[in-house]
Amino acid sequence: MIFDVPDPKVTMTYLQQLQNIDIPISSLMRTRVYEQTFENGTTDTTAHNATQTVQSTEVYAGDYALEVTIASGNTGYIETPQRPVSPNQKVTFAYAHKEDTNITDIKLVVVWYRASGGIISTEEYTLTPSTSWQVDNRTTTAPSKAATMSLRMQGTAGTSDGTYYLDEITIDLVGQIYRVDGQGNIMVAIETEDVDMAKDATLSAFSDKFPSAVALSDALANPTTTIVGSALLGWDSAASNWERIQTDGSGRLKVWLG
Ligand SMILES: [Ca+2]
Repeated sequence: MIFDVPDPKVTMTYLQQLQNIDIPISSLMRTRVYEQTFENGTTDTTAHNATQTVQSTEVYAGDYALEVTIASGNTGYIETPQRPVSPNQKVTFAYAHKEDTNITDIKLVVVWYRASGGIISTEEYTLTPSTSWQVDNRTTTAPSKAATMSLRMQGTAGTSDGTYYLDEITIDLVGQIYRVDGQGNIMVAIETEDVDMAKDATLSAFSDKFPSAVALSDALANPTTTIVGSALLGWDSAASNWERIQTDGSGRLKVWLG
């Protein structure tokens, strides 16, 4: 189907249908959680030991970019609003920057926040000041307990006041799309392997040690303690022990996505 004229209603219907498409489990998805182009003439960034002005003289793209001024001998930064992340979430971020010769040091700092608002940790990327527009991007992984993140574009001025410009700031979450069933359980594939069954003669030694399946399901009295089912994964000859598939206390199978 070809749409000659974008119609918001048609586009919405199309997007709603897209949600029902069966997506391969290995698909990578990028979700843009922040984009600042300054094209509406304002900014949602905050200035710390710096002054910021949206202006139209020095721009990387469009008609507007942000001018940041740092007083001589000082270090200051511009910080984006916080955006939600999950622990171990991969995040890609990028921005265009341009510095005058009085900026002696420029850093991109990723700040990880916990849900209660405190800072878990920061990651600093030292970039090279450039008197022409330069686009830098990095990809990193959110630490344990991370709930939100922000970016700080930091500059240090030398013996005179320094100015740098920012444009096209983006933050993308990168992740796999996982299919879930109707109850929200992730559908994963467990690798299996065919093995030869033991001979009856060998099993006969155990035959009177176990109740039949019927007895277990129909005739066995209800136990008085909680019994968690388990399944053998196999014999680990190196460790000389049997390995069991694990579940947590709610019966959820413990798997990893590797
Ligand atoms: Ca712009």
